[in-house]
Parts: sequence; C-alpha cells; structure tokens
Amino acid sequence: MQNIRPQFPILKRKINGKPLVYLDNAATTQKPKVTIDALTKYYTTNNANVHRGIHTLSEEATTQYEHSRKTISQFIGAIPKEIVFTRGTTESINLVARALGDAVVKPRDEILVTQMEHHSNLVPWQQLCRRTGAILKVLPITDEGRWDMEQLGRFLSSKTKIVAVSHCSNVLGSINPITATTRAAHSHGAVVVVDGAQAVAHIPVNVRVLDCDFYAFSSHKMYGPTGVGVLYGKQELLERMEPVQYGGDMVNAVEWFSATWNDSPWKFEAGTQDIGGIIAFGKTVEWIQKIGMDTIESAERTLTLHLLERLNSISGLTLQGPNSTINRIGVASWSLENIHPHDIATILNDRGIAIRSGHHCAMPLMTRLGVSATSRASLAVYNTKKEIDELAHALDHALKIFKPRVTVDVPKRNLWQH
Ligand code: 7TS
Repeated sequence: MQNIRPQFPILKRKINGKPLVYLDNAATTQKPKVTIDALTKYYTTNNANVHRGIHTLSEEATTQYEHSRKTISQFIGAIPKEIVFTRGTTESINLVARALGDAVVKPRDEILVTQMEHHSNLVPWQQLCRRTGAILKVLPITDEGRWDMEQLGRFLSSKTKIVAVSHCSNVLGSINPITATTRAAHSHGAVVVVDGAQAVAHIPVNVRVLDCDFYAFSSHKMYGPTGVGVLYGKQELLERMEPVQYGGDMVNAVEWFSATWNDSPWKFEAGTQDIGGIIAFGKTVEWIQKIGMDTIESAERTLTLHLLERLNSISGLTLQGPNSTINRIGVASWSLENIHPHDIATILNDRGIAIRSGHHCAMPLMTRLGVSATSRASLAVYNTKKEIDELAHALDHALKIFKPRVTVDVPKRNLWQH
C-alpha cells in the first residue's frame, strides 16, 4: 500500500547489513509514527493519573483515556461501557474465566474450545475446569485447517456453559465462522468468548454482527503499544460479573470490613492502568480507521495470495492450513523438507528476514498437525510483494544449503573397521 511504509520508522533498519523484511506480525506488529508520537506527546505534555485529580493535567489525561475507550468501542461496533482495558488478550481471557467462569460453571458442566487454540485460550479454561470440576471438550479441525462444523452440533448441549474460540488462527491463518457458532451456542444457552488477537488488525470486526458475548484482543498486534489489551463484554454480562482484582479506582465506597464496586467497566480496572499506552492505542485505532479496514483487508488479501503462490512454488514445502485466500488472513506456516524451523529462521535472519519458528504457543495444535514446530510468516499492511519474493528466494537458498543437489557416493562399509 502506498505511503504506508514511510510511516513506520523501524522499517528503515538494516539487519545483518540487509534491509529489514519484517514478517513476524502475528507476534507483534511494528508501530507507525502516529503511535510513537502519541506516546511521546502524552509523557511530554499530559502525564497524570486518571479519575483522581481535580488539576488540569489529570482532567486532560482522563478525557483522553475515556476518549480512547469511545474510539475503540466504535471501531468494533460496541458502546464505551462494554470496553474493559486490560494488559492484552491473555489477561482479557483470564478475566472472563475467573469473573464469569467461577460464578456460573458447576461440576460436570462443559467448556468447548477447538484444536487450533493458542495457549492463552486453552490453559485458562483447563484451569477453570480444574477449579470447578467441569469438563473440557475440544472441537476437531479438518485436514484443511478449518473447524469441523459438522461435528459442532454433537459437541454442544445444555451442559455447555462456555464456548471459547479464536476468530483467526495464529498458525493456520483460518478465519473461523463465529456468527454461525454463536447462534448454535446460544441456542444451548452457552456464553461465547472470542479470542480476536489475530483478527482485529486484518478484517473488519463488529461484535454486534458476531453476537459474541466477549471479544478479547491486544493493541500490540494492531500497530498499537504493548501492554494494552481490550475485553469487550455485553453490558448486561459485565454488570452481573464480580471484579477479579481489587484496589484503587475500582471501588465506590470502602469501609474497614467491606467495600462496594464502581460501575462497569471501571470495576474491572483496578490500580493505575497503562494510561499513555491506552491513549496512544486510541490514536492508533483512529489511524487505522482513516485507512479503512476494508482497504487493509483487500491489500492484505492481494499479499496473501502472492505469499501462498510463492510458498506453493517451493519444492519440498508443506503448507499447513487452507491453501486459498478464502476466509484466510496472511499467516502461513510450513515445513520444508526435514529442515528444522529454527535453522530456517536463522538462515532467513542472516538475510534480514524476520519470521517465527516453533510451536507458536499452540502445542496441542502441533500434535494434531503431526509436527513439533513450523516456520511461520505473517503479514501486515506495510509488507510488499517484493519482500515475499525475498522470503521465497531465501527459502530456496536454505534448501540448497541443507539439501546439496550433488550427491556424493559414500562407500557402504563400516568406517569403524579402519
Ligand atoms: N490468542 C492468539 C490467537 C494469539 O495469536 C496470541 C498471541 C494471543 C492470544 C496472546 O496475545 P497476548 O497479546 O496476550 O500475548 N500470539 C502470538 C504469536 O502467534 N506469536 O507470538 C505471540
């Protein structure tokens, strides 16, 4: 996309003498100048604590902090009271597991996840099951890397209390059918929690259309600062839930032996939040809105098509996940011959190319795929076709290093005899 790259100062960097090719956006995206400037401006001119002071700085900081909440709520089709600020997707999901899970889940109830969940949307539910005696159910995926929707009906019943699923896979790139799943889950009275960490930066998200009950995401995966996340929750659910952290700002009145809570969402925001980060995140979302999510989605789809074409052209490469751009974001994982993904990442890094290798915090999914690790490239709006071509050339280079074309005749004798 034109005019985007110059807005990201880090993209001018060289790594090992080569221009940086950053293809690890599913881990975290780089930050535009708008975001960096917003952080600097906050600490240079506004820094103060929020919801506390009468003084001008505190009033300004509070106004900007609450303005961020408004911007973010509009971005996903919610209202400000439905936006809880957290440290990230992980904290958002843990908050629901504690505040809602512990209150409603009883022994032998069921929680449904899928085979493609990130550890952040699996371990909190395992722990909830341990605390309550509930049973964890895992919806299988197909060999193409999609949820097996034919089986969904068999996994849902009146025992299902929570359905916790990812909107997009951080390994396979699949965009999952949330609206249909929400409809099915609600017909059994289950609450739907969506891990949107890999979705919000890449596809338009409207929580009213999805009709999910909770939606969790992280600022740092959508060009914003680290340390800031969001939990969207339907207003009536957030109001019914008890806080899970206690302290300043989340209370209404405190006596020696009791306390009452502030209204939602503030009752979930105990202590001083990352005020500067939240304000800068709001500015980042305004920047995204100016570009437009539809524009971002279609630019990334063009790049994803190119990425898939280039990866498919490499002999010995096995792509995991859907092999088309339909219902798919620009995250691609692969195995290359029997070369270890860490070796591939090292060779690529020598050429300035940043990808991720490993289990991507989805170890059970690796088991399902029959691998211990994969290499993964993940795109953002500032990537180019040329960068994808460089990735493909570097993979060809890795193949040459690890699989010499000239085979040497090794005498079939026991070397130890000499
Ligand atoms: N859910 C999904 C689907 C994710 O991809 C991640 C992070 C998280 C939750 C956790 O987000 P956090 O901001 O709370 O850490 N995924 C990755 C990744 O794929 N590589 O590094 C982090």
